[in-house]
Amino acid sequence: MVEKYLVVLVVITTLILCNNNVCATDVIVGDDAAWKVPDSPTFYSSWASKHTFIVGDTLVFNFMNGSHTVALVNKDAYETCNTSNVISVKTQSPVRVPLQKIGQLHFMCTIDGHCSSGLKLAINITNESPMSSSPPAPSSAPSASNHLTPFATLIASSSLAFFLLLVGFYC
Ligand SMILES: [Cu+2]
Repeated sequence: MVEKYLVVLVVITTLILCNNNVCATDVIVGDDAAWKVPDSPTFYSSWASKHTFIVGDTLVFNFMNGSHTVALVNKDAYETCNTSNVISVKTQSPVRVPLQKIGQLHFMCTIDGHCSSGLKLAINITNESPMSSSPPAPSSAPSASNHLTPFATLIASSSLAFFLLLVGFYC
């Protein structure tokens, strides 16, 4: 009985913490490939399609300083690789971009020829759990709980073992 109560308490506490983005994750752009001219021009679009970008996460671009840049651009500039119309450019790796709201973001390298070779990234930021495939609904309901359930379960199960030990000790 006591254990059940404690588990519920731990789960609730974890979910509250996670709602405040304590559990937000860093998403490394390109994973091991990082941010460089890819072998395939579609590399970053296929990378993006395999990842979920959630409000509160942080996008991290790792690259060799001087070899590449990370420019935030609009959709048109992204599609045409127009380097003369950028919103902002960062030149020092790592570039960290907090994902603050639902929507699309477009990035590209401003070094000549790199964008047209595929060094550009478009992402779709949602408020959804990775398990859900439906598009985001504009809702104020907290949805971080689904996102973090496995984590909460892990905490709860390890905490249960700990509390059982404690209960055993005091009894
Ligand atoms: Cu580049």
